[in-house]
Amino acid sequence: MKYNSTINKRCRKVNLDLNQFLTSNIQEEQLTKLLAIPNTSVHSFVAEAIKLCKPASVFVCTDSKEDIAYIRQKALDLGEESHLGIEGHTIHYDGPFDQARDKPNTRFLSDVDLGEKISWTEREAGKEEIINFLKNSMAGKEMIVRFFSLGPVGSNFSLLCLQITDSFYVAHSEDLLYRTAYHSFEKITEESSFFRFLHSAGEVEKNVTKNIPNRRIYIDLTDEIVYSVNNQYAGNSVGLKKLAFRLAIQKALPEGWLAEHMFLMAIHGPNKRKTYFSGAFPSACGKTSTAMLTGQTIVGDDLVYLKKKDNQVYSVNVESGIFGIIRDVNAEDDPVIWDTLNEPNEVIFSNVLVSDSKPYWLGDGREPPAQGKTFIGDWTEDTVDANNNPVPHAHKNARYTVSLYSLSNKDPEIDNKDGVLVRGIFFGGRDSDTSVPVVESFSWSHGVAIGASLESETTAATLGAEGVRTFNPMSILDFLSVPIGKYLEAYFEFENGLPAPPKIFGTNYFLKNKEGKYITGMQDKLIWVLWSELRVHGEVDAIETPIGFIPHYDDLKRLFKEKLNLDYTQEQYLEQFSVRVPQLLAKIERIEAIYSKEKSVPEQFLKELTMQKERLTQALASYGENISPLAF
Ligand code: SPV
Ligand code: MN
Repeated sequence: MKYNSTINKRCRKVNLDLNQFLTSNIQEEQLTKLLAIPNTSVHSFVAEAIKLCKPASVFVCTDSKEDIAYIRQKALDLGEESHLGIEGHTIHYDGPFDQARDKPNTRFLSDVDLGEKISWTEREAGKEEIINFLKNSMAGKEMIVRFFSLGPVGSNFSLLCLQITDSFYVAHSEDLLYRTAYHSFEKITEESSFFRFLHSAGEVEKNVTKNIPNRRIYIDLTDEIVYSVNNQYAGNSVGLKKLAFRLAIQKALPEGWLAEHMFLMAIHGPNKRKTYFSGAFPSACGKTSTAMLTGQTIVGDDLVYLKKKDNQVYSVNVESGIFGIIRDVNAEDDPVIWDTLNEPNEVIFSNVLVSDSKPYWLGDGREPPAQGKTFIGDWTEDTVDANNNPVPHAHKNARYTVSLYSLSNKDPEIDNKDGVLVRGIFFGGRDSDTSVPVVESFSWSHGVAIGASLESETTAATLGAEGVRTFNPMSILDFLSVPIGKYLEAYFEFENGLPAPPKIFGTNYFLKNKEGKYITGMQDKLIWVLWSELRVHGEVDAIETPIGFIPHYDDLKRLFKEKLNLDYTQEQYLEQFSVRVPQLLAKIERIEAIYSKEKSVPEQFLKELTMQKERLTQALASYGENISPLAF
């Protein structure tokens, strides 16, 4: 009794100190908004952030029209964004050296060993380092406090998030990309849990972050807090995107659900049938463009949660907008997104060329003007870099940020709190010489093995060399916050209790011939997904091969004619769908070598690899190295 009353007294004292601190550091109007949230952890996280980052003022966003408008306006007033010609369009620049996710400086703070392939650092030491970089980082700036929901507001799938940042661009982007949830926070209790994010662009000069060498993004897995400093590129700065995703993966594991780097879409089959598929592709490998395929409808393009209910799999989009790669978006290949980017709507363009208030990007199908402003500053067609190479007019990883609600192809179920029923899952990488364009796995377990063996040639979405074949299981490696073995085990176990689990397909849009030319067209992915939809419903037969079920030529020929008005030849089919045994065997060897360095790799996975190898070795003996699908 006595003991309890001492604790209570101490708590009251702490609360008193906290309230006093907040009262003397936050203007009354903002403080009232903050204190309307009945949770001391919210208040103390804000207080700690103020103590550390020393902002000049604090703004608390309630999601009211005025508060949202304030954020949008401040981004413009401060020059973090500028108006473009079309109403609602703005441009933001991240600075020349902050154009992609910084993998080397993104680390987990963990007390447990996360294995070979995951970048992590000892927790206390890492925390000390980043806290140091955050000290006084908001001097002279305003601190913004925002509240969001990952997933539809009030859904069983959803997770609450508290974001603190000094970037109005970040706060504005999150408005387009996530569901706002100040009112959900008003209803939480002292016991509620939520993810916390603290971001600062750090010291800036002309709105460009100065201390790029001190850029750090650290994810504290114990406290579920992410610290991010000295950066602006959304993949590094926007807490709710890949940073929250890392925390969600860890949370999902013991709870028996999956947090995935996947799109979510409805594929439209015969007789107006809609079948939902999700799909994992490494960054810049066709994920958004698949979700945006003509005639189909999109639920999301990047992050999903998958849960089991009534012996089936349901999924929601974690986000409500798209932070998409703008390169190669043109009127012909991406009509829906093209229209969105050319109509009055809220759009933030980043790192593209602006001339005469118009944005231009690589592969937009237009002749770029001779000069303008771009990610390096002022640009002319003669601009060269330090090595005398011409500087392109826009960055390869330049992006657009839009809300899904402004797309004409949005699926009506976007905000369904129960999620949508998932019947199929794609795993696809950028692979120029090994895998066929589409293959259906023999089983869930075989499909998981396909996902776990995913490799992809690197792209501009992360800093570093491009075109290097890299291991990227489920396209999630950059974000994985649990050891790979544990993650895969959860994937295999996910099948339990599912009489008919989603069918898993492997795809590859990037096959090339010996001359290095792509042997499939940009639009062909439409055919691969429509075929997969038919397979889910058992409406087309398939050829059983050592690597899984592949399409019959006649089915593809018919789909190509009906959907794309193309005459698909048998020659194309044979080139695309031949089983390349030596390459496939070499791949298994690479994958086995990688996993041999990991602890607790599920037996089931190793068994799948062995069986795959045996099937290929047998086929090699019977049919040779490059096997025509007609041989099976
Ligand atoms: C990706 O690179 O996978 C993206 C963009 O979706 S980022 O926000 O950089 O993660
Ligand atoms: Mn992504």
